[in-house]
Amino acid sequence: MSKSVLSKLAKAILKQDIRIIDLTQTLQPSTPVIQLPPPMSPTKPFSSELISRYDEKGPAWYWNNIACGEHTGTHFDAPIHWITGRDLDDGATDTVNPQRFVAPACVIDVSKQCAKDERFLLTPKHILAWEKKHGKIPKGSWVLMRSDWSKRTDPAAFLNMHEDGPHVPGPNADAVRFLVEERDINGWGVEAVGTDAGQAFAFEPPFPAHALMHGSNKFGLASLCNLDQLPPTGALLIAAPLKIANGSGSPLRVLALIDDTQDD
Ligand code: 23J
Ligand code: MN
Repeated sequence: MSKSVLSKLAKAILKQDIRIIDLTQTLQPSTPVIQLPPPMSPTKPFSSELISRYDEKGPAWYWNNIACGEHTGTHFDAPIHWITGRDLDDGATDTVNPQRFVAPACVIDVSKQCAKDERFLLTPKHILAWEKKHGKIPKGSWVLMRSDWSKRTDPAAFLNMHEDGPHVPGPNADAVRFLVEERDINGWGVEAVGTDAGQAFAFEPPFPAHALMHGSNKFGLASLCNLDQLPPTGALLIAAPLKIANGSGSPLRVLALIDDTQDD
């Protein structure tokens, strides 16, 4: 009897032929959070408060109380996060189909363009050029934009706020529309603080990576890192948000499985 795919996978993971890449930023009080202009309400940064540490408040145990907004650090955007996804009955962190938490990833490397232009916009032209080299983006894939933005360890440089709003790369509306309508992807992931470009408030529609993705029941991943360690195709992502009742998103651990013994 031939071994099941899963038993082969388990063996390959134990042998470290399959490597696990952590695409998650460390969650800490200095973790940058999205800045919105007044009168919009701000999100809370991450905070941690000691309960006890092997002391009189808890002689044999260490633990903390933590607090943060749902969209803090490396996090998942659920479809109900945006008004366009509000009526989906499987669009909250607790109602999403868990089958969709495991999916292949296509990584589009635009790090060179982003180094030259902080407001670089990914367009369908870039996606089609990527597909010419690496093949058509399979339905149900994560599409990740490698910008190397996660290498900006200074929070001010990461947020890159200017008079006219953040100077941060992202997709234009046509790119998002293409990924939703022509490729039917699982979701869109980026290294920046949010899935939309810094100037996306002025796009048509505003915030297309939110409005169009979530309106079509697609997910978002923000503040990813280590995308430079992923192949253009062939990585398998595990991205499961906390099961918050009616949650709009949550911080999460994002893991990529890669096969070092194969090209894809
Ligand atoms: C709220 C309002 C606007 C945006 C966002 C949140 C995010 O980027 C987010 O974290 O989902 S653009
Ligand atoms: Mn978010």
